[in-house]
Amino acid sequence: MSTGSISSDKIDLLIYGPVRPILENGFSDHFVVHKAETRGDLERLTPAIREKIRGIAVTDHTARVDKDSLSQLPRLELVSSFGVGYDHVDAKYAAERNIIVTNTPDVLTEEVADVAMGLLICTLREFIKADRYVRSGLWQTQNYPLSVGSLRDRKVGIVGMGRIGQAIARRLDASLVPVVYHTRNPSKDVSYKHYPDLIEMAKAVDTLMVIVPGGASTNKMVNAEVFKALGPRGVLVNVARGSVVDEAALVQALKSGTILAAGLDVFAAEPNVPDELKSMQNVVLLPHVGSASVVTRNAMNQLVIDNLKSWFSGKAPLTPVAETPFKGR
Ligand code: NAP
Ligand code: 8YV
Repeated sequence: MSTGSISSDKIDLLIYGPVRPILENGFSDHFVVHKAETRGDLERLTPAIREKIRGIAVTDHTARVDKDSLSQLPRLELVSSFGVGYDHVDAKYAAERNIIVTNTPDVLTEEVADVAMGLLICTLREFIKADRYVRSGLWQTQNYPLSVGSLRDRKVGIVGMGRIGQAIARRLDASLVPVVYHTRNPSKDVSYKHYPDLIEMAKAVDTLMVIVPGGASTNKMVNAEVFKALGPRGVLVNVARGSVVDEAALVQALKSGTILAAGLDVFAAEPNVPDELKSMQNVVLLPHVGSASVVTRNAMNQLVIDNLKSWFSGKAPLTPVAETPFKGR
């Protein structure tokens, strides 16, 4: 591996974003690997190196791959992004330049659905508070109070019924919880009731589980109006992106009792979480760990590597995103 040298016959790759050793060690001698953890590092690469780079491995959704950064790499052919969500990559601009963007779908679907389901039950049945109760010794004095929330009397509206939404729905089916969903288009893969209107669905359920992509079309789609429609028994679980929920409106809805509780894996300005949320007893807060197990992260890292290797050995990319479909070489 090199972080500075230029090679004429090998393929020059850039690993962009926070360090991921598995990615850095995943390429053979056929590649020359350059690294840029931050935007500043990218800008500090010499023009001669930037000229050579043909592929990027993006290590995290916090690394913004926007038009400005892509414009610095004139020979770029493929952006291989870690994670199924790619709202941090300007795929539209990439398409204009015939750059393929790939992500890591499927290999994390069941893991993220497990976390969503766990977060829902943890929020309803107050596992975190109950754990603290045991550790503090309070159980010696009296039993833990009954939880107001329960999975038993819930009806769940899933916002997003793609790969992960369907995996969440299967878990809810197994738990005998009724499911409906909201997307822009009804899914051919499921027979649950479809609501084209999110507010109408929020009125019909008491629990929302959010698993849509981030980006302009979903920005703050879960807002004050949605919380009002969900009502005082309402529970929100967000494992999608922080941008999908109007966080200020959520804080207000939790404070005022407009809704009952929330379980959140993602936030608007990660890793910053509003102090008001941290001080609330009726929320469960996770540090964006939906896919964060060793086994699943290994599979995601491998898919990032395999997309680059496949492309640079003359084959098709394995998992191109919708905006940059593979149309032959
Ligand atoms: P997917 O298979 O592409 O499914 C996306 C679903 O969202 C589809 O049902 C789509 O249906 C719906 N959707 C898209 N835009 C919408 C809009 N504007 N309004 C309503 N529905 C919309 O994606 P996936 O694999 O399930 O992943 C979903 C997202 O989960 C990712 O993009 C990522 O942001 C997030 N995620 C988070 C974690 C974590 O660690 N917390 C881990 C993995 C993924 P229509 O196109 O018909 O609307
Ligand atoms: C990752 C995710 O934690 O796949 C996604 O969209 O949000 C998570 O699996 C994240 O992408 C890491 O950057």
